[in-house]
Amino acid sequence: MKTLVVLPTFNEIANITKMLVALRRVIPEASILVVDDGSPDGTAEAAEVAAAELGNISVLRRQSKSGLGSAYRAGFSWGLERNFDTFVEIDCDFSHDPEDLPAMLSLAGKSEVVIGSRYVPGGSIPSWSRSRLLLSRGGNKYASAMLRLKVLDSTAGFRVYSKGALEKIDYSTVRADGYGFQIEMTYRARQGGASIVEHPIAFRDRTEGESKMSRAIVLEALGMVTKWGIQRVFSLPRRSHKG
Ligand SMILES: Nc1nc2c(ncn2[C@@H]2O[C@H](COP(=O)(O)OP(=O)(O)O)[C@@H](O)[C@H]2O)c(=O)[nH]1
Ligand SMILES: [Mg+2]
Repeated sequence: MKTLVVLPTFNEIANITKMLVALRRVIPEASILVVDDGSPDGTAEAAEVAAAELGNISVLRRQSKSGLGSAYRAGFSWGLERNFDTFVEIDCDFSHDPEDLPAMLSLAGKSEVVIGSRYVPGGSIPSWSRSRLLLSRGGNKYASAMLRLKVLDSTAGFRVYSKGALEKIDYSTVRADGYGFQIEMTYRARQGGASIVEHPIAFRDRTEGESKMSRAIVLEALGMVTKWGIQRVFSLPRRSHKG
């Protein structure tokens, strides 16, 4: 397995060095690509310093903030051009614990998509309020029902994809951002027949830096799920006609 961790960053100066050190310690054989969108706080520069010290880390510096989905698409393309066959998605804020990665990478040998899931038995979000949990769980249930995802945590951003899964997904044409990006990737993986497994994780709120997710990103995801769900329902008879 030739593994690339794709680490998108925007203003993660308080986390970037710690995260790179943690990733190197937990999965020493993996290469890391930081995809930074011109963070004004010096995240890319700090990543370059850590890269010189730790080795096997590259920094893709983009000019302006273009969204999480765009950062992952650029990272996947970068890795496929360099013959990586396994791709990790992880936030830079320690919401996703790098310590979960050895288990997730071992599952990646058997399954084309591994999702670090808060909603399978054993998964948890210790610090969320009831209302926030209800919103996230409700959103996930809605997406799963509308799109027949058979995935309990389709908005999760902690994942491992095989090269084959990215090909089936045709990731470069995925357009959504944020949560919508994760749902669209899951939907396409299902439609493409990729195998998907959920691995329980404990999701922790970030303690340093600020979240970049916005109400607009939540609404984008909601609108897309509704649109695709309706399209899916109406295209069912056509598909069954073809046989
Ligand atoms: N390159 C890049 N990274 C981003 C962008 N938006 C968010 N990120 C990074 O993507 C990860 C997830 O974003 P975060 O703000 O933690 O979202 P949340 O976990 O939903 O609150 C973090 O590592 C962010 O620094 C963006 O526009 N470009
Ligand atoms: Mg986060």
